[in-house]
Amino acid sequence: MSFEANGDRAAFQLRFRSLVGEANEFTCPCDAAGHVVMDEMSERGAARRFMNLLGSPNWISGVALCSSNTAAINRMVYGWYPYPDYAQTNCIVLFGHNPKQHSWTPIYNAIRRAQERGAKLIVMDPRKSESAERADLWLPLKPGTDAAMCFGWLKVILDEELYDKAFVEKWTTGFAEFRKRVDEFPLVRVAAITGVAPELIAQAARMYATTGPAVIPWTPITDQQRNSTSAIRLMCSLRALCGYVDVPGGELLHGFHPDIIHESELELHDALPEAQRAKQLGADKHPAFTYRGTAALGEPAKRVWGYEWPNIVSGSYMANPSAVFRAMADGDPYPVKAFVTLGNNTLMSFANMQLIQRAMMNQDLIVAVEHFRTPTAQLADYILPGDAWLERNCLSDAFGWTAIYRPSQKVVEPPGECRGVYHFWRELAIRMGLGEQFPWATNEDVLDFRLQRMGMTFETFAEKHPYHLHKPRYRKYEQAGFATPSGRVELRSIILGELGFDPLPYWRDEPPHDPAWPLTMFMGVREDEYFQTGHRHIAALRTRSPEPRMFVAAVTAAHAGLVEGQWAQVVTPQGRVKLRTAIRAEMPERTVRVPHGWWLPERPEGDGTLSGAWEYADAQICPDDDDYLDMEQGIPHLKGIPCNVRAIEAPAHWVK
Ligand SMILES: Nc1nc2c(c(=O)[nH]1)N[C@H]1C(S)=C(S)[C@@H](COP(=O)(O)OP(=O)(O)OC[C@H]3O[C@@H](n4cnc5c(=O)[nH]c(N)nc54)[C@H](O)[C@@H]3O)O[C@H]1N2
Ligand SMILES: Nc1nc2c(c(=O)[nH]1)N[C@H]1C(S)=C(S)[C@@H](COP(=O)(O)OP(=O)(O)OC[C@H]3O[C@@H](n4cnc5c(=O)[nH]c(N)nc54)[C@H](O)[C@@H]3O)O[C@H]1N2
Ligand SMILES: [Mo]
Repeated sequence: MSFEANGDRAAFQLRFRSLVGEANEFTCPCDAAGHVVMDEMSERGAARRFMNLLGSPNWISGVALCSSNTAAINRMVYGWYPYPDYAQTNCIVLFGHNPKQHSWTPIYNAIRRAQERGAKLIVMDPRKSESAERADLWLPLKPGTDAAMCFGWLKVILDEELYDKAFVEKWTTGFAEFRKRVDEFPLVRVAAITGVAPELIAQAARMYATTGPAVIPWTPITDQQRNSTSAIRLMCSLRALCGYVDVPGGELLHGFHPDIIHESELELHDALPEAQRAKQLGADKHPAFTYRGTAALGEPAKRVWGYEWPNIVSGSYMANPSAVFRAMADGDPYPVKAFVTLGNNTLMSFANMQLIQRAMMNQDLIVAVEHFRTPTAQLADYILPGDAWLERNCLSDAFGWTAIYRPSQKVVEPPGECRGVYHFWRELAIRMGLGEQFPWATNEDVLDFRLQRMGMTFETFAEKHPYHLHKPRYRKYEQAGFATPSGRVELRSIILGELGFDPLPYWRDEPPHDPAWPLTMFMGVREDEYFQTGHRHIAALRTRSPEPRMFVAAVTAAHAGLVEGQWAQVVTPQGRVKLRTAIRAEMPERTVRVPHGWWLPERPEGDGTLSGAWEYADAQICPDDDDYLDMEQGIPHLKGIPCNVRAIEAPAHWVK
């Protein structure tokens, strides 16, 4: 085995091309430019601004599967996406989410501190995770059954009258119907779906309702399920029914920082003509986070938060990724011809990788703004070198989620021709005749503009404030109501009802069991060494985690005739990947865990595997047909996909 031994971008021999030299060659048909951003860099405003001015509604992002979809659904229930008050809470509930020392570190620290103060921890996880080990209660539910689990909790809380009646009466709508729906879930039914004993479910529900104020932090797990929308709405309902919304120790609806111009405001959603908005791909079938799905929230947002287009965690007003890939591949309902991917390893970061490659191959133009020649970048016509987070100034507000701002200062100049995100969009805008709308010459000018109400430049702000927030105000809804059409917490969603969906949360069963697929696979558990699809070129990290592994219980391995370290194939109705067998006591039986994001940067390009992506990347075994998409959002189910495993010869790459 050998691979490039350093993390230097130069080692990857990017075909550096300066944007200025190439931009004149770009063409982006107005209603047909697809564009992907997973924006870690607080400059998403520029991207959305460019797209809106250009006239394209087809912006998509990896956050469709990670928190921005949660944010969009939370807005439907109570008008903002709440943030936990870890410092004062008495009980923390983790639906899968497993913050560790090297993954989600600040939240890990916050939870540890809360536990030291005596706060309770409840963890729902099919696997005995690190968090489960430290929990007061661990509920080992079956993958993908979180929504049913929430129904079980609600059943106990309503039956035993553990909810906040005064709040429910004054501040919710649809309670009677909601309650009827919950009554369809006696604990025996919930136990049958989730595999967790009724007594344990009841114990956890009681602990949540009576040890409050409690918090249910965001989890990506329910961002990636067939019942995602219902699961998220049910978590919102739990918070509301127990009276934990916008109270100390509960979950706070931050709204905007009053003195800092938020990024949503730079996005100019108003500039996108209605006719173009109407062309947003996927909005007909899966509208939840699209312009269509969020339209009814505009007026309430203005009433409560003072601005019509809050874009919490960047993903509101976004097209449906699967629909965009289908249009790119097949020209249906209209052709998409140009694709800009920036800070997103598109090919490997959604489901149905087969479709994504077909989609990319059918483009007239692909531009990747990257650090590395990722499998996605390898398919691009142009690769532009992006700068990195230590090479730019940034103002972070948790992607528009909180009203807490933190500066992050540039510590080194970007090497060579690497340029920032704002620079990219501005230069492109200038060449497309949209320059007037990008009056700030540099990213620093944008930051200064955003801070002008505070009477500070970015530089002075960064010197004075490691973070900046105003004193939190609680129960703000008592003044202006909630930012929903009814002004209340919508247990029964007026918006989803009008979009043609069940206005109440529901449980949608798995497709009937097919004996060809005796096992269940779930995607994920982040590897400490890597971030998503990145970093596998760094030798020190690769030595610790050299190859992709699948994790199974000893009985599952024995049944498939596999031993520790043996190479195997995980096969699903969508495709197959190669992984090395790792036997783990914490894995439940008949369950297979596949890690996300494997490819082999050391592999020479041009051998037909896109540097191993076509052998090892999980996205090729995740389907995105209707059975495996959440209905309201159209995002794929990564937690509980039918599969099988079998032994294979070690792939040539690994034979020394
Ligand atoms: N199949 C499948 N799909 C998934 C998931 C899964 O588990 N399985 N997980 C989902 C989740 S939780 C998430 S968050 C998303 C993440 O999806 P992505 O956003 O695609 O995340 P990464 O794989 O980290 O890819 C980011 C790319 O950006 C580049 N990059 C990093 N920093 C910068 C920068 O400053 N500038 C530029 N120009 N480029 C930069 C990196 O080199 C990397 O190639 O994927 C989601 N999609
Ligand atoms: N080092 C490192 N840190 C990272 C990342 C990384 O790649 N590397 N990625 C970052 C990103 S973008 C994200 S989104 C987070 C993700 O980090 P987490 O939110 O912790 O998510 P995972 O590690 O994928 O899985 C967490 C737990 O969910 C359990 N689980 C699996 N399926 C289900 C299910 O259906 N229901 C329930 N209740 N539990 C289930 C798994 O067994 C696992 O223990 O980590 C972030 N931090
Ligand atoms: Mo994520």
